[in-house]
Amino acid sequence: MTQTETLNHHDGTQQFGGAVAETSTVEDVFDDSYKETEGPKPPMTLVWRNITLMSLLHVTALYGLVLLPSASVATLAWTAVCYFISALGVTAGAHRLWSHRSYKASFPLRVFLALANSMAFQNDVYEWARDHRVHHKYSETDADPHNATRGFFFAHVGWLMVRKHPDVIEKGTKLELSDLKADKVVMFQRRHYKLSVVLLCFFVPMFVPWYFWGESFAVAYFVPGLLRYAVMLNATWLVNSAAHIWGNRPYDNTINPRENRLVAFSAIGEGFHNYHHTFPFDYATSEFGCKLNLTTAFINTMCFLGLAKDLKRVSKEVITARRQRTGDSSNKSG
Ligand code: ST9
Ligand code: ZN
Ligand code: ZN
Repeated sequence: MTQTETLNHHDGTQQFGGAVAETSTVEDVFDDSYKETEGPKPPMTLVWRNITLMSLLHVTALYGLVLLPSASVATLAWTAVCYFISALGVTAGAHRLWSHRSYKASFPLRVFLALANSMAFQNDVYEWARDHRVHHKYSETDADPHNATRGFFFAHVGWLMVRKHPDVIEKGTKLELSDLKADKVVMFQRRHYKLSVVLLCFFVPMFVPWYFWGESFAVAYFVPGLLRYAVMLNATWLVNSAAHIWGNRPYDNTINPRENRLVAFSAIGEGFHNYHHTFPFDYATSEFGCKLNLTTAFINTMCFLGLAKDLKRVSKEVITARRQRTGDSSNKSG
């Protein structure tokens, strides 16, 4: 069986929370007909604006770390809440819902996830999902926006500091994105992205502790604002860097993505990356349900409340067969 067939093949329909699972979407198919551009690579063009802003963000986040001991308990709790909400906007929103369509979400849930996604400030949902679909389809090639074969730093943050490889844009323009264009919530967020980021990523996290329990302006700005944002960005980037380099490959040892528990913990469930690249349509992104996976717990809760449905899942039989056929025999995750 070819890799394309392998990734398409799943008969793992399963009942969950009253919702019947479905099958995969086309964008998840690995394209093994793609060949990297031969000859010399195009030069990397540094984007100094991004290099400067990223450096500044990390320096100010370090200042937030210095201020951390002077934050009140309420502010620390609020920082954790902001981290969780913004992380959900990426994991449950941009990733599992909009990039992979691994479940269906009602209008109110989509509005919440789009707002949470603006709080995360990781590009708007449309751009995030477009880049992520290219990442899956052309993983570890020049057409992969954060191609991990170019090293840890490039996969982690370097890719945001240079112009994209032309193959990323060329392959990306051929992707099927009509579902995103047809989603009014996604398009509304894209139209008002800058304003929503200023309000939700920077103003609200700072304003709440300053106004409601009299936190100092500096702590309110640097801790739940900038420190939370920088930590959340790095937790996300670790999925592209660490989880493509370190860990076991129990499901498919022919691909680079790995099972990495530390990443799963910080990215609220997104570190089971060998499983995820093998079965990208599975809403839980892991064989083990809610274990180290707050995002799956959140989606289950939304399903219980009637706000999400049609959660796609792979059956145990398919997982076991796949482990035996292409896994690295580590037989465990992380
Ligand atoms: C950030 C994103 O951090 C992080 C994403 C991480 C993904 C992780 C995935 C892992 C799995 C999930 C785990 C989640 C875990 C979450 C845990 C939470 C705790 N296809 O981009 P431009 C076209 S962002 C088709 O400017 P350049 C298109 O026409 C951080 N077409 O390219 C586009 O125009 P438009 C904050 C494409 O000039 C035009 O080209 N943000 C595609 O090379 C130009 O596009 C930043 O730092 C495509 N794929 O610049 C800003 N791509 O978009 C970062 C492009 O209008 N970005 N086109 O349609 C930039 O400044 C620039 O993109 C650049 C490249 C300098 C990097
Ligand atoms: Zn990946
Ligand atoms: Zn994915």
